[in-house]
Amino acid sequence: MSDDFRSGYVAIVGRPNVGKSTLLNALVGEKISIVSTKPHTTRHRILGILNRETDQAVFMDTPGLQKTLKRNRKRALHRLMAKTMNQTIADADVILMLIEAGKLTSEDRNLANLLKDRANDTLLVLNKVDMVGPRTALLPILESMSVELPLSAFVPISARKGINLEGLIKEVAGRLPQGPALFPPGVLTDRSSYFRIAEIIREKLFSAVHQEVPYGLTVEVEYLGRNEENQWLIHAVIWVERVSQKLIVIGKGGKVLKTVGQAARRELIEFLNDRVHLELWVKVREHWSDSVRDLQKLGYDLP
Ligand SMILES: Nc1nc2c(ncn2[C@@H]2O[C@H](COP(=O)(O)OP(=O)(O)OP(=O)(O)O)[C@@H](O)[C@H]2O)c(=O)[nH]1
Ligand SMILES: [Mg+2]
Repeated sequence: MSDDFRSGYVAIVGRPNVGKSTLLNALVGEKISIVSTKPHTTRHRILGILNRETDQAVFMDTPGLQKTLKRNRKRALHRLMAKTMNQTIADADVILMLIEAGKLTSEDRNLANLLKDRANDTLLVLNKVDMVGPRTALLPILESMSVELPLSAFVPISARKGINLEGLIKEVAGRLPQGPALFPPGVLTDRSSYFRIAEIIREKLFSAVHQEVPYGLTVEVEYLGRNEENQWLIHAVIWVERVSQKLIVIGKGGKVLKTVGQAARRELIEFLNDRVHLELWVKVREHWSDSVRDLQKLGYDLP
């Protein structure tokens, strides 16, 4: 490793649904963080590491925060998500503030304001340019944003379509401090298989249930091992807060849970690269999302 090797932490922040987790996965080239069309999907800081010959960037996905979700504001889980984002910003050498190209909201402005002290380290990343139309349509958007948000650079990308990710990586690499690699090569994330399996199941639940139900559930993998047929055997509990939520997650005749199980199993086979036997249970634990003790038990890392 040469003396001018660079390495550092890169926070990915932005309001819910702008595509932070999609970007983390696209940068690392593997699905590490779950993605959904619903806001507030990500609940943890999740590292994704990009190793290159000249540098190592440790990207940190964060929960997007939405002020308007009043019902969530006081819950322990929500406070934890806010703390996670703030701590991640504090720990970062470089910050990627994601917005949707062409759609600047008051939440974006609030976050840009919060990052004012870190303006030199912050890149404004305009994601979803594939939705904007011809590239020339971006110019007026870029112009108005450079007045509104005087951050260190503007990078238009599409995380989903893989547009200009090389350009973004170049901008990031140039801002990393000199230093040796922070993680051994070959390591892609700090997250365990238990965590990633639980998240894959939670992602399938996020697309299967609606309204407040996805926000009242969490997944805990209780067992991961081999069965007598030498398949992976996974026991996972879907914790909900109310009996009514349990009924929705199970569905009429078990239909919803079956769909979730099938979709999760398909992806787990790919992830674990072998046959999988998945068993899911739905259990009620009242107010788990508002109890620091429950959060800790259920795998949420408290600062
Ligand atoms: N068209 C388009 N859609 C995108 C792009 N990037 C992400 N999306 C979609 O935007 C939605 C939200 O993506 P996520 O990656 O889950 O967003 P997030 O910012 O991590 O959301 P939270 O975790 O809830 O804060 C998903 O439906 C993605 O497929 C993009 O470049 N173009
Ligand atoms: Mg996310």
